[in-house]
Amino acid sequence: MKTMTERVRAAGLADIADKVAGGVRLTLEDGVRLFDCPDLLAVGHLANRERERRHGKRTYYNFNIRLEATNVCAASCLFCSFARLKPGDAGSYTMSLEQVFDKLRSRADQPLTEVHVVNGLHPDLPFDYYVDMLRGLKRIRPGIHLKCFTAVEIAFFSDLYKMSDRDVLERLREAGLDSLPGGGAEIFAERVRKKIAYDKADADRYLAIHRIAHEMGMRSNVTMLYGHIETHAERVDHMLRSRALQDETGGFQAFIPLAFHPDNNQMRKLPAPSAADTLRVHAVARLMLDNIPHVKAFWIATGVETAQLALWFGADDLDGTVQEEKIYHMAGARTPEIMTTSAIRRLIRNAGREPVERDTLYNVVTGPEAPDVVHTGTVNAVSAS
Ligand code: V47
Repeated sequence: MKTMTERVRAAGLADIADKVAGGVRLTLEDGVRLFDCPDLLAVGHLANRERERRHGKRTYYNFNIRLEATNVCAASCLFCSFARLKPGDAGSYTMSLEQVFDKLRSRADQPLTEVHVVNGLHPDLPFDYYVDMLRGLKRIRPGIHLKCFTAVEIAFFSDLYKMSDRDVLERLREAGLDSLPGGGAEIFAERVRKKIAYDKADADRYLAIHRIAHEMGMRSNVTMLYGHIETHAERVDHMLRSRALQDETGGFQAFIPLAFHPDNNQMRKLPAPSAADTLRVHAVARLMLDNIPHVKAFWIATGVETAQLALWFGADDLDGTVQEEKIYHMAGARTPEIMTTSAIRRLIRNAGREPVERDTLYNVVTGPEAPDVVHTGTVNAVSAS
């Protein structure tokens, strides 16, 4: 039987293995070879070595809620099943601020550390809706971390309310914004973006807004929507553009591959990416992104079992309890919407890893030594195998 080193050599990856071991950066061509290599386990082995060198067995998760205050959206992204073009269109909704606040108030007994807000690009709401949302959420839970509004939303606010991107970010930060989520990145390559997300902020604007946020001292994440019409080279290009900004600022905390879900959107004829592809994307991300500390397997998007496997293919983070999620569930996700902290800890242990509850900035809240029966608040238990 071959050792893993022999297997990596037989897969034609010995030079890439040497580069990674020697701290030499991988190139676009290396990344494409990792995607094209038939031996998934050889690629996974290299990524796992890197994952364990950085994080050992530790696997992070957080106690958060997702809020999607409106699905009214002026953009027409082909992959989106969540958005409705106009207020009043069938299935559209916009919460009042009191409804938003009730989502947090109703979880007063949960030791949440993060609220993650993602919205559609609503053409008619005043800027104060967002400012007052942040203020109100902080008033209800002063210690909570507000990770809100993708760079695409920030760009939309700047254009709609006639402010610079920096002014928008400053006004929102004054109101309580702590960091930016990574949504809206899709695929940076112009060929793809022009087809699937042609009428929202382009790659340069997305990256420029993250650059400003980082310069202001805020942290953020970067995502990649994969498994639709992008090529392997375009995936690697996306990773390299993320890596280049990280060289400048150091502000990205996590890279988050997002598996395309085809139900109820204009790309519904495409198949969903396979679990093997999902494992490979996480693995290649871990190897290419030598300067981004965490690779997150978003369990809602990958499915719980594939997320467990991804913890052996480069991922060290699983996102959080989430609790209410519409973007993936409207696009056909069969994962639960809620995970209790004890269910997350159990699924991490059952995957052979050590659960560590973190806050948004990766400070440890509950280490692996804690018992897995931790606070579950009012969240109904979801079993995790
Ligand atoms: O920007 C939309 C994606 C994103 C579909 O920063 C779809 O911690 C697949 O960005 N199939 C929103 N994906 C979610 C997001 C996110 C998730 C978890 C953690 C973080 C973080 C950010 O969802 C969108 C878009 O790229 N998306 N529709 C779909 N049909």
